[in-house]
Amino acid sequence: MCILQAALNIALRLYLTDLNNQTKETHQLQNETDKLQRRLSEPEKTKQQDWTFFNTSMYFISTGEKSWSESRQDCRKRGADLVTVNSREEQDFIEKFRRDQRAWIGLTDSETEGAWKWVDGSALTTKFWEHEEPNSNAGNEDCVITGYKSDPVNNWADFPCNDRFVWICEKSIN
Ligand SMILES: [Ca+2]
Ligand SMILES: [Ca+2]
Ligand SMILES: [Ca+2]
Repeated sequence: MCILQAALNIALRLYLTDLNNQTKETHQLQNETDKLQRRLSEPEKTKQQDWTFFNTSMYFISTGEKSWSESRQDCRKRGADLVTVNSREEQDFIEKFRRDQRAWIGLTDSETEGAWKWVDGSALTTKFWEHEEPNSNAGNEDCVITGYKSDPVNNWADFPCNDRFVWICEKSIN
């Protein structure tokens, strides 16, 4: 009887120790998970802070200047693309957003001269060209900036794609 009780006691103690260790492990795992989650969400948060919401899109403006293709690459790395300006409302928003800088937009005629296309493949319908543009003035101007000259609305111009400007990315939030 005594032996049986002793054996039961030992078994029970072993079981409880095991349970205790398991609980400790669970706590440790939970702590690790919390730490990882915090580390993951921090860069996420700062990334979000770089974007400005307007209607159904979010917008990013660069601090440095790059060629049109490099600018586009940067936008794509951010899960976006160069901005497509589809309405007067969006042009007015971009006008404030660019803060007096000339900025690349996602419009090009590099495939076929004179056939302007947005980076999403759509054709150009709503246009905000500066009144003497596009003029292919340098002989080979296939990329477009907004903010050329002083008109607050009609201020797009074609420029050589290798010129360097700041750029604006757009990402749909739908
Ligand atoms: Ca757009
Ligand atoms: Ca051109
Ligand atoms: Ca031009």
